[in-house]
Amino acid sequence: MAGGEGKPWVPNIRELAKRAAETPGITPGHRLCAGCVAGTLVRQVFMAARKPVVVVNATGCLEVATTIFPYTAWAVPWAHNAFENAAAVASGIETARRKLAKDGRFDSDPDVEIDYDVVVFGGDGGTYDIGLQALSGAMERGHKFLYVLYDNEAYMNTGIQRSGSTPFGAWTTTTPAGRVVPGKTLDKKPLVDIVAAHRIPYVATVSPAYWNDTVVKVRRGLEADGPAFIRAFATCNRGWYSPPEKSIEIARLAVETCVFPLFEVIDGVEWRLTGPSLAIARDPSKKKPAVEYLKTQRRFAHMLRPGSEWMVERFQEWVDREWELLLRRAGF
Ligand SMILES: Cc1ncc(C[n+]2csc(CCOP(=O)(O)OP(=O)(O)O)c2C)c(N)n1
Ligand code: SF4
Ligand SMILES: [Mg+2]
Repeated sequence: MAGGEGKPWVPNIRELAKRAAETPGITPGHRLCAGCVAGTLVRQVFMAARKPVVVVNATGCLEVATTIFPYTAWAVPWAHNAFENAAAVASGIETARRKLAKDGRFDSDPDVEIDYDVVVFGGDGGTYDIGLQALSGAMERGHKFLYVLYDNEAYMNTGIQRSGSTPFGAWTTTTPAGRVVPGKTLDKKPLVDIVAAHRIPYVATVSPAYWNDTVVKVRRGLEADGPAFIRAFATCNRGWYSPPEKSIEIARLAVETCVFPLFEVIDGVEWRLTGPSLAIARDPSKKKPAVEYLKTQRRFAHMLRPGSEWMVERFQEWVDREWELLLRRAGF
């Protein structure tokens, strides 16, 4: 239960602002693009944390843009690691925490007096594709850490290559939209289903546009009795060709169109819709057409040209199919 006192935590904006000022996680001066939602997400994660946090960062935009040698924007213990093994590194740090706790050293040793949480930040390339094996192993072994996937739907840091997360139709440098190929021709990998199938205590999706939903879920993830996984919507104005000032608007529209529904999964079996997604489930007339989301990003511009109507229809079909499946799982 978020809050740990047996009753749900209702975040208070003043309390969160105070936390953000005291433990921001990352400081100003990093080099994430203007409008990059990855930075916003880190701030929201730290607003929810109650213990000190050790961060494990998979290689990707968030890592590269915050640690340009000889500087760092991180104001907390932070471990750089390779692209493919973030969850393995977090497993080691979490195992050390358990050993310290078992030996009573958080209470008795003046050098090790503070208990801590472990949070991984990984991109979609590092999670859907290259780090999936390490993540699966850590979940199977039951390591207690929170894995936060910031999902910007391509390998952005190395030049916008497609990943297993890139949605159907999207232009990337390895799925260029032209006369021969209409952008990515495959659907997104259902990673949250794969993670939930490990029956770990807590899985959720969050959008930074809904900060209150996000902080509650982050706290639930941190206080879960085992591995927790959060997939976060991460607008990338550089890779999506969207205006930086619209990042949060796009993150909201993704939820309103059911392109990115908000939900949580307890122990891999209990699926619950949250916030605006729950409202849409109760009143389907609130669901906006996916084309409204597509219009906000130039990576989908070719899908909106005459003759490409089938692409918008196919995208909408995918959204509807996934949404219907989620509704059934959540008991609607
Ligand atoms: C094994 C390995 N392959 C390739 C790379 C090069 N590389 C570093 S970051 C990156 C892309 C990361 O994509 P993602 O995880 O989606 O994060 P993003 O940059 O989009 O934030 C790649 C291919 C690497 N560091 N290690
Ligand atoms: S390329 Fe995208 S993910 Fe990377 S820093 Fe810029 S906006 Fe953020
Ligand atoms: Mg990415």
